[in-house]
Amino acid sequence: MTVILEQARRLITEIPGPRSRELMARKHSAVAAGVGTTMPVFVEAASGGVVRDVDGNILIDLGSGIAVTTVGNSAPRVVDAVSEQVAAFTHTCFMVTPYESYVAVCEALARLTPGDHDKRSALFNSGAEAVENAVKIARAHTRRSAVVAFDHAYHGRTNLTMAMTAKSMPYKSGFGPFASEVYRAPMSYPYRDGGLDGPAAAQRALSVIDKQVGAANLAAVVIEPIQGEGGFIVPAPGFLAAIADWCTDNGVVFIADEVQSGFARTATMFACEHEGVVPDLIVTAKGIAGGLPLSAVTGRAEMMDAPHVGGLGGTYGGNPIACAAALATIETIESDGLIDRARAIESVILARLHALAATDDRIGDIRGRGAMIAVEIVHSGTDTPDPERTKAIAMTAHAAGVIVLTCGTYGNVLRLLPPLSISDELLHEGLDVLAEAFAAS
Ligand code: PLZ
Repeated sequence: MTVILEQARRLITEIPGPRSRELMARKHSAVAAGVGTTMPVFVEAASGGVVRDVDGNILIDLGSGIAVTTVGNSAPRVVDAVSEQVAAFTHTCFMVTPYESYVAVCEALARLTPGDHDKRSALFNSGAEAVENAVKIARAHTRRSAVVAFDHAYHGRTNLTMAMTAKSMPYKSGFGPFASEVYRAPMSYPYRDGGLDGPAAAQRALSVIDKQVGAANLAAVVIEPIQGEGGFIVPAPGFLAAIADWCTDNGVVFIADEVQSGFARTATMFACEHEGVVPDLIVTAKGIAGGLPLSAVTGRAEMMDAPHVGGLGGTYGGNPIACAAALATIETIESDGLIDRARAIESVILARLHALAATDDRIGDIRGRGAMIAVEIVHSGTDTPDPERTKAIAMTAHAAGVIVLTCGTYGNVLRLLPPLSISDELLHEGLDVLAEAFAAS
């Protein structure tokens, strides 16, 4: 039975409340310390634009569990599809005895991803696992080994994806040695690279790639069209296209990691559409299945079919419950006009943040697209990052019942990722609380 939640912020205890504090104490003695939490608040139910904690507090959700519950938590179609599937069968392993929903998800991915070429997909569990498989596919296709990732990139926490992720703390420090043949190129970061335009920033990156790797050795260039954990960095116009064109000219596989930016999040189905870029391979996860663990690699048939039979897979990849959730999620995005909703959310958030910036000279930059918008916080009159104030603002918002996340190489970016099911009223209230947190910090 679906829990009906009042769509309003309501604080009945301090945050965290006594039940959450009790559970946090149990967490400390049972859960490995390395698994941190943004807020010390335990959840009981969530839907629409709110999360209810175990003390009965109702919080406004501006995080979507890191860009996952784009269609909302326990979205009705997802709940129905999952319930029906879980009652029919929970698992057979697609590699043992297959089922239709896996194929249907791959068909939907072929239809929804950019480009009208012949496509194939393979399904996995997490974003990192899909990124790893995209690299395997690119290597099998090109018979080359090197991979290029960018400054500020985040691709996951597994061994290969740790090597591809840029930031040492907390993702890599102490966890090496890392996979070899991963190289790093400079990103286009308009706020911090002196206004370098897209084509010039691409030339800078391509020169590093050419001199330090060499196209003849390079299997793939992997890039987030809008970087997520790295700080919601939107590259200058033309940057992505120039890199993609160079890849095509040099037989290098261009891989878009749309794990965070995909599935209507940026007011297009995929973020690379904003730049008219058609990736060879596109990696998706998070928003694809309304909260169930599913990820995918989709791409040109001749590339996707390069690995030998049995070379790709995994016990749970494309689990039937996750596939049922994905089909219901896609139906929800399309039937409920969620791409338009993301665009409307963008205008609400941008207007509010620009109003805030007019009276706060410590807002260095406001950027992002759709329901993926961030604020970069700096010291007055400079572009020096201010991670302390960023953290203070987030914590003030948390205490007032609003879930917001931070990110960025310098830890000075507040990011907003509301579910597209949030009402305007709740969104405005969340932004009111955020404005108060800015004023108080
Ligand atoms: N690629 C672009 O954003 C996951 C990480 C949270 P998984 N980002 C959230 C954390 O601290 O672990 C992400 C991403 C991009 C890949 C991934 C990895 O996806 O599903 O977490 O493996």
